[in-house]
Amino acid sequence: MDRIAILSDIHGNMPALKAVLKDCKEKQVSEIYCLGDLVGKGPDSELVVDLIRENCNIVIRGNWDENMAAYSEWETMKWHQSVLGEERLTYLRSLRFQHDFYLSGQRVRLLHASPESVHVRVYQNDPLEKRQAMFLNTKETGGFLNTDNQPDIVGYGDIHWSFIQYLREKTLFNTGSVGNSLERPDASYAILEGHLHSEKKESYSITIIRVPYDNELAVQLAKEKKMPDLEPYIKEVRTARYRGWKD
Ligand SMILES: [Mn+2]
Repeated sequence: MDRIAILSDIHGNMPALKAVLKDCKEKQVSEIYCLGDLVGKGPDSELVVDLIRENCNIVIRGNWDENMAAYSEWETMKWHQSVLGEERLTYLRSLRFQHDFYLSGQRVRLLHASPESVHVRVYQNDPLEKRQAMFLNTKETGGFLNTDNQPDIVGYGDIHWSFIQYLREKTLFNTGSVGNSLERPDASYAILEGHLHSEKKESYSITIIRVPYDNELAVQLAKEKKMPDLEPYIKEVRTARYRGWKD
């Protein structure tokens, strides 16, 4: 039986990433895949990129990774870009759109936001057609492993909110966010268990794991680095309430 950890949306939060990697180790996962948004928002994008490169077998591109690697006039973006440096920005440009594989006979597709684009967002409570469209093959995805098949299971990140939904014969899940959860102020990730690369139908599982981490250390690191947009970030790390929400 293989155990695959799936992490997403770290956003430069090192205490949260370290807590999740420690948990992965304790759970003896065989592979770690990352669904993108390594950078931005938090203070330590460069350290997160290095730790993800060191620990992850597969890394997918998120919207922040894509925006970060492009030219920007926004001062906040420029600050994060200078922290990252050119070599890491080149690395971010090299990241893939998706990862397809078999797990115990299930066709699994992992991507950041949706098969349309890293910028097209799908929420857990969006209309059913929109959630079902997560299983379509698009110009970006191509067919499943170069066939006309669609995936049976799609896992993604982007909304910073974890869930597992069974849509008839399809399964849609979201890992939630490691470093910038907007549901509760801990880190979350998913573990898939089953036989990796096996087309034989056998039992498998999808589990959402919640990991407490030192939120006050994350706040302190952001203050020490004098990063831009500090207050909204502190609010999100402490409360898991998005900066754009009124409460
Ligand atoms: Mn994100």
